[in-house]
Amino acid sequence: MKRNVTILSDFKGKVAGSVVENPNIAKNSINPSLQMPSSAIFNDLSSAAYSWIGKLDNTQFSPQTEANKYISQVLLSWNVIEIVERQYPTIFQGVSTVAEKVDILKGTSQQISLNAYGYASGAAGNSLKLSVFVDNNAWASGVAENTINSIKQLRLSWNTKSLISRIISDDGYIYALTYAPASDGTTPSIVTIDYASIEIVLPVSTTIGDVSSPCKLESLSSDTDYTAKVINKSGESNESTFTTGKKEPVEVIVSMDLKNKIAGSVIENPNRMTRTAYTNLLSPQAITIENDQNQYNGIMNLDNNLYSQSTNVNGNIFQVMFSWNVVENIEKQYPTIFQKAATVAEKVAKLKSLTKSINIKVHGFASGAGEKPNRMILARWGGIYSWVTGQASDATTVALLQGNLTSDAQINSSITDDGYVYVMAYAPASDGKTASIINIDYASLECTLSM
Ligand SMILES: [Ca+2]
Ligand SMILES: [Ca+2]
Repeated sequence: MKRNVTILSDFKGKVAGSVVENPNIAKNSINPSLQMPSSAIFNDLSSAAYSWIGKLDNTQFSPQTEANKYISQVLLSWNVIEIVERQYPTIFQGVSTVAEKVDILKGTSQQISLNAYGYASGAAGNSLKLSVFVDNNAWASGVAENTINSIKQLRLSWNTKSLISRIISDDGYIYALTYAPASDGTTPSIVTIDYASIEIVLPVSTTIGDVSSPCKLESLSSDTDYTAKVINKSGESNESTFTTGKKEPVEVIVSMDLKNKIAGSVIENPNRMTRTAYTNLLSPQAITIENDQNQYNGIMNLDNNLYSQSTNVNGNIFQVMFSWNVVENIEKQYPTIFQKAATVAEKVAKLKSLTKSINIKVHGFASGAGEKPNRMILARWGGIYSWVTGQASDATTVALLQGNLTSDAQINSSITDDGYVYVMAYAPASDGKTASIINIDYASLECTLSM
């Protein structure tokens, strides 16, 4: 019985100089011409640099050169045989040589995609290019390119046997090159890579032995194509393909707020509210002053009992942040939902796949100096690691500000790697005389899940 699986590989866990933890290799060089994968000019990355490109987290590897006409280039060597064999060893059952394994990959892969997240610049401006090595002898002329000066996903994808055959090299690797425009001796050539990965889609077979007729299988995934054939003493049947049924999804809403919160404890309620006053909006990690019990009491209910705080330091913005521990709130309500997820990363991936919308709600008002003295603004942590501002209000009494996030891009960028959604509300800055004041009556978050 066969079904298609997607195998993802990247540089997570890579130790420089070793192919035990992770079989892929990345190298960099500076040279006036694009180097072939076998070039001795390339140097293997350090373990630190591997950790920078092993995760999409805004830490990057940025090799550069100021030498005239030189190009900063990073080679990504994907050991596709090892990647597939470590997850699905039966795919190569009965064969032992690299050439035979390469033939199996060329014959069975349904789709192969390369991803690189980054940007680059040189004398000719902003341009990060991603190219693949074809026919064992050249970098393909068709490239993916990012011409903006910030991180963007580059993706190359192939889904026909003839194209896939050209990108898998005889040694069982797929090679990709990312590179910047050349330096002119003044403007450096810089490549910045935040993360890189490869995806391989291919069919995986399972043999189910010693069964009586009829054979009933309970463990099949829903909405998946399978092919099956029967093998018995009199021979093999033809393959037949079927699609398993779709499960009707049920939508549920998980709401969270700060009711029953005990200051300093995350047992009764795993969510938190913290604050700071500063000249710009700080990142979640930097907003650390937590409410005391009296302040928490003010925001537990929509009851006109307010949390109010202010600063009159010139230029400072009073900002409060709600840390919604979405993974834990959902797990409390549906204890088996993350049953198959062992790590936080796996729970976050599952959560992203289940979430249909995230509705952020903050009831309050604010004041300060400047042209809009009563403007309170709502923001969420997202995009690529920055606050994304949403609804604003100029009310002078408690008003509801909300943002309903419904697109995959909004949802995926709002749920952070630690399983939280971070929400901020902030006041106009103080000018040293008029204070920057924030008043919150109640805050909550609703996640709509499809399960
Ligand atoms: Ca990174
Ligand atoms: Ca209240």
